[in-house]
Amino acid sequence: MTTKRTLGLAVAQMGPVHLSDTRETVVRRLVEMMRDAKGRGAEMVVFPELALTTFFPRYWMEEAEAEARFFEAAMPNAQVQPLFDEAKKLGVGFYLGYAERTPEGTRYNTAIIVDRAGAIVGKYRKIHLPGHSDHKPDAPFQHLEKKFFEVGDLGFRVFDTMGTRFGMCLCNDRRWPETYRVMALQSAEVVVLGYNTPSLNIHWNEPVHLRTTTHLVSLQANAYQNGIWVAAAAKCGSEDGHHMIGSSAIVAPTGEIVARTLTEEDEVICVKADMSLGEHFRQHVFNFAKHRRPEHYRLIVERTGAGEPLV
Ligand code: CDV
Repeated sequence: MTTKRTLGLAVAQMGPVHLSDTRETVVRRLVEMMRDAKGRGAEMVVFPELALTTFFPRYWMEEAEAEARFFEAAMPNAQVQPLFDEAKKLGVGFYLGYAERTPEGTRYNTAIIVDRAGAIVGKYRKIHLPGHSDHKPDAPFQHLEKKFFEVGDLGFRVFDTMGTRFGMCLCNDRRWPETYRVMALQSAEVVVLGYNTPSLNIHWNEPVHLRTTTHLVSLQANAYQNGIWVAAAAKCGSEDGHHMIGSSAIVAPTGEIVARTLTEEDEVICVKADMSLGEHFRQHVFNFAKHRRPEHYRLIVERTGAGEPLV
């Protein structure tokens, strides 16, 4: 028998942030959604990737210009402080994605977890950076994450806070099984993530509906195969004419979607997530200690020369 252990888990999806929108306006929207989430029983609110600005890697520009316009040199800073203050006032934790510039001048696509007292208790820097670093003048837009960000140097860690073991990742990471497995091996109970997924694929003529299908399949399969909750927040809709998918979702360890957004605007979804639900899977079908066979995965890889074993 497992004892029920619930967490009020909310996803705060954002509609578009345009180039002309200020950080102050964006933070006001985030604060508004945090209040809405609290009213619905949330203890933890998940905001999107690069939540404070438009998805700027779609624009070709010099690194110095991007840094000046879109990166945060400190977190919190004066413009974002109201969100930290509200979290403390309401007693709600949150996950937030933003563009980080370190004091040494390195740029990362970063996410933090802030606890109910308004303190940063976890940090992640995006590892799977999609896109390219060169200018593609013939493409309808750019995807310059490889130009503007370094590969994250913090690994996939798990943070024990608010009575829960949180893992976190960002956008493209959600499509990779290793992301979740590395955190599940550290006994993560919930993986929180934000994303900006353009509806159009600039590399091939991918049917638009597949962008949503592959997004949801990734969340659902990895939730089930690791016995974890997954909470994913989109920034979506049309940012200055560039459309991104919505379908923010909260997925249970059964692989089932228990909440999903209906709009492509600011919208909060919230569930009372039983953290013990995953234990059924982790104690039986996905009991890693009992049933995983890493030595055999390694043998196959070595014999076929298919590459390095990953986990
Ligand atoms: N921001 C992202 O990482 N977006 C990717 C796109 C480029 C496919 C994603 O996986 O959603």
